[in-house]
Amino acid sequence: MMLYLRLVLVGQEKVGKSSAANTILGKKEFDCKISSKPLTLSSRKVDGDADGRRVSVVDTPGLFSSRLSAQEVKAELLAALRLSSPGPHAVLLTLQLGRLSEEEQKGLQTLQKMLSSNISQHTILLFTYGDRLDHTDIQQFIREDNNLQQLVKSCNGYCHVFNNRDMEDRKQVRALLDKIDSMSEGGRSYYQRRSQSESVIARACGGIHQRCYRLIRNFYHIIRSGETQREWQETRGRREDHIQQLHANSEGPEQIVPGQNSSSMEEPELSRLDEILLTC
Ligand SMILES: Nc1nc2c(ncn2[C@@H]2O[C@H](COP(=O)(O)OP(=O)(O)OP(=O)(O)O)[C@@H](O)[C@H]2O)c(=O)[nH]1
Ligand SMILES: [Mg+2]
Repeated sequence: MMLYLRLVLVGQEKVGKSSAANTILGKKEFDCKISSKPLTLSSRKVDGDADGRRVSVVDTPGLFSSRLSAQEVKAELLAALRLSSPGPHAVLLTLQLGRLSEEEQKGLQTLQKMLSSNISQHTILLFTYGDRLDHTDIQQFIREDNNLQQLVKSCNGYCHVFNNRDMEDRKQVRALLDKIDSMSEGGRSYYQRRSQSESVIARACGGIHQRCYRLIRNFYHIIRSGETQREWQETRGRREDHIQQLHANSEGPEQIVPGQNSSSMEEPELSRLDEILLTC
């Protein structure tokens, strides 16, 4: 059964957030007429149908608004989260193709600061002005821009292009929903805002986990190398007997390199330990 998807559009002023929300819904629900002033100043939700799928779409004001203070923008983002609770399943960080200002590059960081750092795991970069792409492939476009590459990487590679001039093109909406389904495991996983203390704990746990991993790995090396030396000493007598026997048979001494026999025993166990520790 396909689950209901809750989406929030965020981004700078005038990048095409409201137009993209209309494209998803297949009708003009949000104001997006040409204007020199920002049009969307508060978060608003519209429920609808996107290519046969039930969705709710929340439009928001620009992240670096020329009309609202940072506090007001944050309040509107929090309102958008409430409107799409539980969720959203996807945050669509909207960018205008061919325009990546410093502020736009910081869009994801701004969201992380205003909300919480785990938002990037639920964010898809949505490029508008797909009509400008002509026949250039979006991946090629991204490859040519290091900042863009970084941004896409921070969103686990999730990005999509919309041509809002062609609202009739439902294939672009279907393809976006497929990506949202993949990211949200068919709507089962969604963004949950972590409080500041939860974010601090999550970061600290990450650090503790890494330190424990290094500590255990070092202990393991010490224990293994200790064992190897002991085993080497214990088997010394047997090796000397063996060499003498070879001499007696006149076949020349076999070359024995210390530690060589232990490496084959050490490596598979070490990689198994890595496997176990990494899944902890
Ligand atoms: N050619 C082209 N124009 C677009 C596209 N998407 C949006 N526009 C135009 O860009 C302008 C801004 O679009 P909006 O959807 O209002 O942008 P917004 O981000 O919601 O703007 P604010 O709410 O004012 O911050 C409008 O004139 C749109 O027609 C697109 O894909 N192609
Ligand atoms: Mg708008």
